[in-house]
Amino acid sequence: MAVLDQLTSQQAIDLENKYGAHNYHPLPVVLSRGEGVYVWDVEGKKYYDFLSAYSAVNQGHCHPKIVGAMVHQAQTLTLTSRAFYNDMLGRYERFATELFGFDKLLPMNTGAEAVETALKLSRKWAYEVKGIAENEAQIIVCENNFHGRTTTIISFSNDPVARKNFGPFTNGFIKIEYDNLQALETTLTNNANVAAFLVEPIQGEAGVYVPSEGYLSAAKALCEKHNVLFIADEVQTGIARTGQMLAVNHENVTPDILILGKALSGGAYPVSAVLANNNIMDVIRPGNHGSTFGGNPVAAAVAIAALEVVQEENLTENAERLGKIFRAELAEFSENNDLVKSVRGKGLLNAILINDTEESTTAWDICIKLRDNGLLAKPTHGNIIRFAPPLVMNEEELRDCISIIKKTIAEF
Ligand code: IF1
Repeated sequence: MAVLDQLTSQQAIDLENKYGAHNYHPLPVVLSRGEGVYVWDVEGKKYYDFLSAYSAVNQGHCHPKIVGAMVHQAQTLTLTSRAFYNDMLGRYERFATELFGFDKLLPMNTGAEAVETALKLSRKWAYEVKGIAENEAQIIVCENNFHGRTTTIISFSNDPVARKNFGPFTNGFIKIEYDNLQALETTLTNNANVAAFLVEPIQGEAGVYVPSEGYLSAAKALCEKHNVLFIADEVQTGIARTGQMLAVNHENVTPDILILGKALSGGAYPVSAVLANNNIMDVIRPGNHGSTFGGNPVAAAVAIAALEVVQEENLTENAERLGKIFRAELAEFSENNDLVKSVRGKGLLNAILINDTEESTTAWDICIKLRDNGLLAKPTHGNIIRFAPPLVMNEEELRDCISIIKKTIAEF
């Protein structure tokens, strides 16, 4: 078989099984093309994408403006490293800092790298500005967090599958219950060495867990009172996904450090970023941090285009409006269906809880049937199905999807 021969789905799956590390358990569908809210498998079957690459493809697959910017820049200049300046990075930094309301941006590539950057930044700030004794800084994180896969990040995960046999781990993290202000206040009061509080505005991996109204703004106020940096990980919730440009905007919170990734590039290219004001970002000096690819001209051009698409196509408003329809329809459906316990989420980041155990295969089986019926979604934690379509969906398409979901679940 020649390397680029046309494959059947089964051949593609067999190749990955034989030659690829088994670090994933994908739904059996092999995609070869995408456009807007649709993807096609290698046999030509068309699907609605209800995962959006975990909220990276908010602007829709292969958005012509984003792809156009990428192709143009790829033909012009791809990489200089940060040893030299390039003529795109500054333009992107100005555009993004003005849009999100921060003084400065530090460019990286993946979400995990940006989280690492925020952790390093907050520790250095704690030693050099707050005045914590060297190596004593603590960072508060939440139980059931998901912030990525690096050794330091899994050090404060409590997912045994993500952690087991990857130790020894990084010290300096205190874990508290999510959505628990009392726990945050107690920890802040009892510990003078806290540099930062790292939090997801909605816990994605935990199963789209939306905290109580007012949690984020009250947590931010507590951090301010104790001179502790509030770090928002908006890698998954940011860029219009929840019906606001950032999920913290729902509570008018401005984080001290903002982490972005995924849809910052519309899923076209790995682009992540950390934003902060000068009083924090200025502790980073030449040699302290960096990356060969971070801030490359293709990433800069792609990110500008991806953010412009969000603005030009009013994706925040669309996510807010369609999300309300989606939750209302599925909430009504769940009242008359024993299999769907509840629906929750914000904007177009939603999940349904399947009335079965985490060990059951029901949610997986539903996702297989959804696939057969032309809609792709993935279960999380065994009994939760996440629904996160591209934000460029229109109401007619959404209603079509809702009827596919209802029809599929009703068959069980
Ligand atoms: C995988 C979940 C989503 C993230 C937040 C940082 C990162 C992520 C809040 C790291 C990444 C991913 C990665 C993906 C599955 C996924 C995920 F199911 F785990 F929770 F999106 F829903 N902060 N989330 O959600 O970003 O380094 O991956 O670019 O396959 O591990 P990354």
